[in-house]
Amino acid sequence: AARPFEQVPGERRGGWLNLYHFWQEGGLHNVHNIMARKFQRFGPIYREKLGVYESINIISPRDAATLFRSEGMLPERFSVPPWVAYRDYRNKPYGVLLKTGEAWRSDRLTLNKEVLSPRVVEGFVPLLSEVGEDFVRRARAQVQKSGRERWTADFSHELFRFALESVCHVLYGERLGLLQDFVDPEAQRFIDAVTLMFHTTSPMLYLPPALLRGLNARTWRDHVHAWDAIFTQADKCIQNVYRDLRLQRKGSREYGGILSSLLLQDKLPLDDIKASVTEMMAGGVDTTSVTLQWAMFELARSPGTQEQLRAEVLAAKHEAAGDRVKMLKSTPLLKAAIKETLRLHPVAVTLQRYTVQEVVLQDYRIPPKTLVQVGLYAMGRDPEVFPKPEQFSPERWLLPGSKHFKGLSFGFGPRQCLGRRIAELEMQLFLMHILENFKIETKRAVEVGTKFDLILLPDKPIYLTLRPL
Ligand code: HEM
Ligand code: 2DC
Repeated sequence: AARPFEQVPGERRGGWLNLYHFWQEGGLHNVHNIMARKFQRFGPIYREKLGVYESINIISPRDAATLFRSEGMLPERFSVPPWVAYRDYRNKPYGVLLKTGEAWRSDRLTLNKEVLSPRVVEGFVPLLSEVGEDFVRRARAQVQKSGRERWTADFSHELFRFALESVCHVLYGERLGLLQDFVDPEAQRFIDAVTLMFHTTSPMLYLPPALLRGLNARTWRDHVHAWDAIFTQADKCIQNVYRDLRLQRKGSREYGGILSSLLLQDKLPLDDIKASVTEMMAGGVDTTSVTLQWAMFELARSPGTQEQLRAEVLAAKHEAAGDRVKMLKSTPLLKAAIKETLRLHPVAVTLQRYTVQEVVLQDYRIPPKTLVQVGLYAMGRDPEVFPKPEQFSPERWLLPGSKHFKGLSFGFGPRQCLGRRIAELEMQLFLMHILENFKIETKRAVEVGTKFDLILLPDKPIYLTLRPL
């Protein structure tokens, strides 16, 4: 028989003492490294208590498979306390990100049809490709301006704008014009608000929502302001689309974006649509832009791989006569390169689920209602799971039988990332356009580490050079 829960290895200290040590050791921005070290110390399963939250942590794909296969119809992840606290404080409805139970499921099923289903997803391709083309145009103009036949910069701000422009195009069917020299200050404020919202979440991550709301600390106030700015700006965009639809300004035959489809369908109450669309708008900025920054960095450091990808893209372009939907069907290495980027640089440090029944992980019996975390960052760098983990090698994803519960960057199952298909297409099309037009270069010597700011980010600016082919 399997071993009892109480025997799972880990520190036996109290939760508050643990949280104190965690703070002291600079754990705030270092969650990913601390986890990786704990797996080394305790083995492939350990328990941990931070503040009031106790969790079991696992690293192996087999255990992840066991966890996700038993998650049931209404999977729940760790509900980020300050996000819940903000909505309760301002009396805002939850979107799919924070909803649970049947309420989550019915919203999610309606949203899936408009955001994830293969039927609509193909329609996103021209919208996202157009934004990619505009990025190339802007980059060419910057090359001209430099007078040096190249553009060298920290691209993070450019990519934030690219990412916001991209999600908004599919959500609202409209362009914001963020890839021009003049950037709407309101859009820039939205971008800054999302970054601030993530940044102020991490120090409050392990405190219970009730405690947070009573707190008048600086971090909580900044957090509230950040969410206020996010909701205000999203509301403006949503109102515009709503008004245009009522005035029938849009031709009823052309695709008007995700929001207008949801409004026309009339299956969800307006407040629920607004809540989830706001979450998608906010969720669509830092996630894809940071991943693209890492992807370009890795490709710059592996010129051979970059050449292989370029050859694949150019061949696909030739064969498909420029049809982007067709091209996406014959660029497996490009897709693998994005998977590989997310292996080394996942957005989410862990995936989490509350167990609904007893499961056996590493021969320990884990009771129902336990928070179990899959250490995604640690798994991506574990040599047992990925041989030579430090090597960026997209081909590893093309080996048969190599993927079993390893490509988990967007989560798994019915609760996986709602924006997954948007994110994947946006990133694939962006890299396609860049590879068709530029060589990506960087100073080879520069090492860039990772910092936890709720999502994982580069710990210093990444300077890249785009050189026209
Ligand atoms: C949830 C990753 C981009 C919206 C998640 C989760 C992960 C994730 C790991 C949790 C999944 C789970 O628990 O199984 C990523 C990555 C992205 C990305 C790696 C890009 C590189 C986006 C974009 C959007 C978005 C572009 C919006 C269009 C959401 C939402 C949820 C979610 C709304 C919550 C879904 C639910 O609870 O039903 N994402 N994401 N994400 N993501 Fe993303
Ligand atoms: C953060 O311990 C660390 O995709 C915590 O687009 C566990 C945890 C729970 C939920 C995760 C979060 C971590 C990282 C950021 C994620 C989030 C679920 C969705 C969110 C992964 C790993 C993200 C970035 C969404 C955000 C949408 C939001 C801006 C409205």
